[in-house]
Amino acid sequence: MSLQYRAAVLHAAQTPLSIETVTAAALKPTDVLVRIRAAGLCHTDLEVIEGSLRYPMPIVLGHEAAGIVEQVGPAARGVKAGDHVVLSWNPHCGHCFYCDRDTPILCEEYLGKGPKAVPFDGEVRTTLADGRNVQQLMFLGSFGEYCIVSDQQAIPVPKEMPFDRACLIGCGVMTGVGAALNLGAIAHGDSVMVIGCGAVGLAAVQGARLAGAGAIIAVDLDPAKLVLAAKMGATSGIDARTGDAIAAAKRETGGRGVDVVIESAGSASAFRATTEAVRPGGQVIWLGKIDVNNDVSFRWGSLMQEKRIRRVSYGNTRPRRDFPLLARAYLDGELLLDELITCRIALEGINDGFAALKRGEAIRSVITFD
Ligand code: CXF
Ligand code: ZN
Repeated sequence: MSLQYRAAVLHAAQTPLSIETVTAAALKPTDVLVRIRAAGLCHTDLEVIEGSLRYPMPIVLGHEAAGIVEQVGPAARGVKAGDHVVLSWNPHCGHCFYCDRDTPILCEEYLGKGPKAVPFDGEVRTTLADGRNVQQLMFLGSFGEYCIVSDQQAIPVPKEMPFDRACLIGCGVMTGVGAALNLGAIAHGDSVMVIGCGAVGLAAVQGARLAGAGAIIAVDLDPAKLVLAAKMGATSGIDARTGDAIAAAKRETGGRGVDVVIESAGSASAFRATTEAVRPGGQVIWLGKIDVNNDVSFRWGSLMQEKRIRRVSYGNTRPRRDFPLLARAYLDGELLLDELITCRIALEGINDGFAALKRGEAIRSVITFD
């Protein structure tokens, strides 16, 4: 008898998710069946719901999750039944042009099949009650009680790690902390500006603190987020509605500009501010997204003077190395995650959760499954 479970299904952009019974196929050799215990609502899911990011439908969204391994296929490696895992959304083939060049996030299989929601082996794992295939967002689809993933995507973390906080490591926290620690070569005492203090930005603030940054200037339109940023390590905050982030970057650095600017706001004006606020030779790291068909203009002079501008989407992560490290940092009190959770909701509350995210009211709403 095949496994059936409840999941939130999106049938068309700009319609509510509906909670339905989904049937899972038998596990393939390297598959892992995970019982989801917590899943975060991320902006990327919202982009799919709103239609600015297009995926085939019907689809189960959700790509920031933690759970317990229920069963593994006979050839699954690195994970076993009973493990507590955080899920990664970047499976990769390991032998294409980009994997060979140490950039699994650009893996040809991953980028070729992910946006089409086609599994690496082409075999869809889940069906709806009427027998139609239902896709999994980025080889995951964690807004459900279970999820079949590849062994590469299920990363064991210590069992003391609470699931609702563990799940955040799977996307937002990894993206922000990784930008600071894996990509931004932040030296002790460096000045760092973080523009946009949602989950990713607050994680970037923490990454900067963990890297030993001196001044950490947080910028946001919402004073409540600046208060949180201060808790996470920001040494000053700029309310972008009334303050001038570029002037602050100059003021704190004797007029030079900061060593590193991390952008996590996802707006044209934030992108523009990054290259103005950084010092000559400094680093700019873009994490935010806007519609891919939009233009962003820059003052040409702001791009000069040996500035290093990088775009990164998953914090240059190596999940098997980084997820357990971040879990350990949480357990040791060095990485704050409790404060990122605005509310815990049931699967049935998912549409309200996304409405709150859209209104900018939530850092993270987390679905918990009991
Ligand atoms: C995404 C990118 C596209 C699929 C899932 C994850 N990144 C961050 O939210
Ligand atoms: Zn995400």
